[in-house]
Parts: sequence; structure tokens; C-alpha cells
Amino acid sequence: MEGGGHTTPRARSNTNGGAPKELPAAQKKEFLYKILVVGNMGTGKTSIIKRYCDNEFSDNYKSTIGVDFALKSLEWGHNSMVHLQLWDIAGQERYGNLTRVYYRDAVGGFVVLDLGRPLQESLDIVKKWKGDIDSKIRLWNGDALPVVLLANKVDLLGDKKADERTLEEFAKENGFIGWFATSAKENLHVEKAMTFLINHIIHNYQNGPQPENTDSMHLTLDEKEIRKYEDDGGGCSC
Ligand SMILES: Nc1nc2c(ncn2[C@@H]2O[C@H](COP(=O)(O)OP(=O)(O)OP(=O)(O)O)[C@@H](O)[C@H]2O)c(=O)[nH]1
Ligand SMILES: [Mg+2]
Repeated sequence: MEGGGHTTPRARSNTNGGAPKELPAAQKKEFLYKILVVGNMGTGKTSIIKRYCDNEFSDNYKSTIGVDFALKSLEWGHNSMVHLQLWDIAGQERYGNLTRVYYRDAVGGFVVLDLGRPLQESLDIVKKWKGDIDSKIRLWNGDALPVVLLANKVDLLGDKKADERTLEEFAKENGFIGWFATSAKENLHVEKAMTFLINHIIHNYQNGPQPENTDSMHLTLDEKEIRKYEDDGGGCSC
């Protein structure tokens, strides 16, 4: 299995035979993708999102309560804009009943583990998160959601390397589309992992319904749904 280095999506072919022409922003195709970021408490989910969206990092740990959202817009090829809605789901949430609501309409995800902790224990937990996603959400065609494993805090290993063989085998056996050793702190492989997943999502939707031009509809619907659950006293483990 490969952990990155994938091609960027092809620009749509142009008819004049020259270099692809950039469209004015207003004419670009827009795609909105909801992506889940899950994993146990303190593994670095919020830090990875913050690094990717704002290129910032803090050593202070402020645990996410419930769910948080981040948006990132990217120019993709010459003719497209991709808007990512990153759902930062608190580590404690797997023990609540809300993940099914949070997962709705997602088209991809990351499960994050902390390389500073014992690897085998972390992999057992990751397995549970992957199982939670697979049992609660499928793609439009019934396929499993594309999910990438992020072995985060690789900086903590110093000169040692992550146990690549174990991670590779684990990722393959558990249906991850790939894995990356990342560091939100030192900005290692965070962008590469995101690009890898986006490429995969775009490839999936080439043969199916494109969730394009969907503005903030999903976010609004899900927020309403979450509030309803919370009002009903359902599943909040905080
Ligand atoms: N050394 C190191 N520390 C990191 C890295 N990523 C995150 N941290 C630290 O780990 C702690 C937890 O990070 P968060 O991003 O808040 O973790 P989280 O997964 O969002 O945690 P919850 O919201 O509780 O589920 C913080 O103190 C971060 O500074 C990393 O790549 N390297
Ligand atoms: Mg968090």
C-alpha cells in the first residue's frame, strides 16, 4: 500500500490544444466534501486540522467537546474549487451515540493515533474507530468510506522510525486506503495525507453523483440534527 505521492487530479481537457486555461473564479466548478477526523483523545486531531487549515500549532492541550468544524477551500486543477468541511470529532465521542449523526454525508475520513503511546494498544483503538465508521456510513454505491490512518506525533520518536511494517500490514488488513506518519507539530506529511484522500474522493465521484455546488446545506442539516439529539439528552458523553 502506498502512503502518498499521488497525482493531482487531471485538469479537464481544453480544446485549444495549448496549456490549460485558468477559468475566472466565478466560473469554476465547486465541490464540497465532508471529511471526518476521528481517533482517541489527545492523539492530535485538532492539531492536524489546525496545521492544515491555518498552518498553526500549539503545545497546549484543550480537549474538543463534542464536535468542531473547520473549512478549507482549495483550487484544484485549473477549473475546480474544492471546499473541505473537516469534522473534528472529540475522542470521547465513540462512547456516545452521536457518531452516526456526525458521520452523515461524509465522503472520507481520517483515524488518528498517537505514536507516543504503545502502538499495539493504539491499533486496537483505531480498529474500533474504523469499525464504527464502517458500520454507520457507506458511500452512495455501498462501498466503504475511504479512510486514511494517521500515525501522528512521529516527532516524538526522535531518531527512531515508526514501525512501518506493522502499520502497513495493519492498514491493509483493516481496509484503510493508506497511512501516513505525521507530525502536526513539525508539519510532516499533513498536507500530503489530505491531498491523498482528496484525490481518492475525486476519483470515487468520477463514476457517481458529484456532491458539487452544495453550499453549506450539509452543515446546516447536521447541526440541526445534533441540536435535536442534544435537546433529547441523547448520547452526549461530556
Ligand atoms: N509532539 C507532538 N505533539 C502533538 C502533535 N499533535 C498534537 N500534539 C499535542 O497533543 C496534545 C493533544 O492534541 P489535540 O490536537 O488537542 O488532540 P485531539 O485529538 O484533538 O484531542 P481531543 O479533542 O481530546 O479528542 C496537545 O498538547 C498537542 O499540542 C504532534 O504532532 N507532535
Ligand atoms: Mg480535539
